[in-house]
Amino acid sequence: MIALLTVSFSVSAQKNEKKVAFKSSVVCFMCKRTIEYDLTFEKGVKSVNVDLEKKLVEVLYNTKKTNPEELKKRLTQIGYSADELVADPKAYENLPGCCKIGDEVPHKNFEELDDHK
Ligand SMILES: [Cu+2]
Repeated sequence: MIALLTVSFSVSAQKNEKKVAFKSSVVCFMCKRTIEYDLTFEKGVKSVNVDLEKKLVEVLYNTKKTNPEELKKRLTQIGYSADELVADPKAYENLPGCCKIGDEVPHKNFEELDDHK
């Protein structure tokens, strides 16, 4: 049963679509929001999901329009690391304090962030 579920999950990708996951320096809800919002508008990106627990950025993309290297580069330009690539220092500086690595101040008001939708 569990095996079946796993298989159907990976087969759901369509032609020219591929899913990648990068390890990233995401720390909080705000990071998730920033990355998902920004990457969604990247060329060739179908969908983005940031897993805060696993510190992974999962991207479903069109293999004809973009590639993992481009996506990683974009991630660093927003201020986050992507696998072996480090964040752009300037972009990182501009992140909210809560999003900087090592600063683990939890967000208490997730709901407030949703006003920007
Ligand atoms: Cu953050």
